[in-house]
Order: sequence, then C-alpha cells, then structure tokens
Amino acid sequence: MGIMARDLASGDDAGRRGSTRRGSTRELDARDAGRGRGAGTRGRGDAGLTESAERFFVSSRCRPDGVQRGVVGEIISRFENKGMVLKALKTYACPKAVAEEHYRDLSSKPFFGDLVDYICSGPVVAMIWEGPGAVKSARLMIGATNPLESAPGTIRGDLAVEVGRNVIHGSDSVESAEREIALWFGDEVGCVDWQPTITPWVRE
Ligand code: IDP
Ligand code: MG
Repeated sequence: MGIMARDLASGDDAGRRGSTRRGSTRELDARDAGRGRGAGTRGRGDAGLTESAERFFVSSRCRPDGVQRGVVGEIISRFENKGMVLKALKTYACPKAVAEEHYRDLSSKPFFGDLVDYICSGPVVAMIWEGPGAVKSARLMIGATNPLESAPGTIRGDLAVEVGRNVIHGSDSVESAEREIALWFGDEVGCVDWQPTITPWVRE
C-alpha cells in the first residue's frame, strides 16, 4: 500500500491542513500505478496516464518571498509551454510527517531537519504533470540541485541562488514520481482525467 498524507498526518492536523478531501478517499499504490501503464487502460487514480506518458510530481516550494516573486505562475508556464499536461494542483500546508516521508532518503543528511522545517514553513504548491518522458524532461528543465550550477534557462538557474532555497522539487525517477504522487495526491483531490484539445498539435 502506498503511504498517503492522510495516514501520516494526525487526525486534527490532517483535517485542518489537508483541506478539501473527498468523503471517500482512494489510495494510489504500486498496483494502481502499474495498471495505468497498460495500453489503453485507465487504472483508478492514474489521472489519465497513457502508455507513452509519464507522470511527474512537482512541488513549487513557495514561501512568502517566493509568492511575492510570482514563481508559481512562472513554473506552471514553463511546463505548459513545454507541452506537458497539468493533471493536479493544490496549495498545501505540509505536515511534518509528510515532509519527513517525502525526503526519507535524505534522513541521514545533516541538512535534513532544516529541509523538513523549510518545506513546512509556508505553503507548498503540489502539481502532477504528464507527458512523454516527463520525468527526465522536467529534471532537465528544473536544473541542477545547486542553483549556482544550474544552467541558465533552467528553473533553478534562472530563479534561485541557494541550494536550500532552490524553488522547486521534482521527482527523480518514474518510481519516485509514483511514490510521491501517492503520498501527496493519494486521495485524488485535485486530480483531473483530461487531455487538452490541442494535444494532436503537440503530440504525434
Ligand atoms: P534535488 O532536489 O535536485 O532532487 P536532492 O539531492 O534530492 O536534490 O535534495 C533534495 C533537496 O535537499 C534539494 O533540492 C535541496 O533543497 C536540499 N539539499 C540538497 N543538498 C543540500 C545541501 O548540501 N545543503 C542544503 N540543502 C541541500
Ligand atoms: Mg531529489
């Protein structure tokens, strides 16, 4: 079973911060994710995953300074302009347990505590983007972890200067994307199964 934000957040905390969950929540787990990849199939919770498309989890970590700089719109524009499809979006006050689970692979790092505190310190805008090769493509668009080493033209290269304030998180593999989608959107709130009418002009 995938771990969901609602499993990690305490009852009151989840109710207050998790906001607008549906009455009946559904969980996206590895089986669901796999089901979604079959040709012509639509697994529950797959938010419209198609055979040639990957989903990609992005959280634009906008603290008050980031919001004032308008980086959420900038980031959305970049993925939209690339031709990726926005499948889900929500503004979220991240509970500490979700942040710790999200970054569990970094739990031994000295900056782990600061990183978790940072993610929880202001609103996070979480998104699911879909498109062919979306994970690799979006990682290229995001740029290197250290913004001073991110190429100009990348999101971090253009919008950030500090590794601890590098504006955006992006999944580093298809597997982590599915894990992160289950964690942040397991209840499917904000997920929409749709394709833009312009799709034939963007994809063969
Ligand atoms: P990524 O965000 O490019 O995938 P990761 O290695 O997964 O990079 O690290 C997650 C986040 O942890 C980074 O985006 C950054 O905010 C923070 N981080 C990584 N390395 C350092 C560091 O050496 N010092 C402070 N923060 C770091
Ligand atoms: Mg990472």
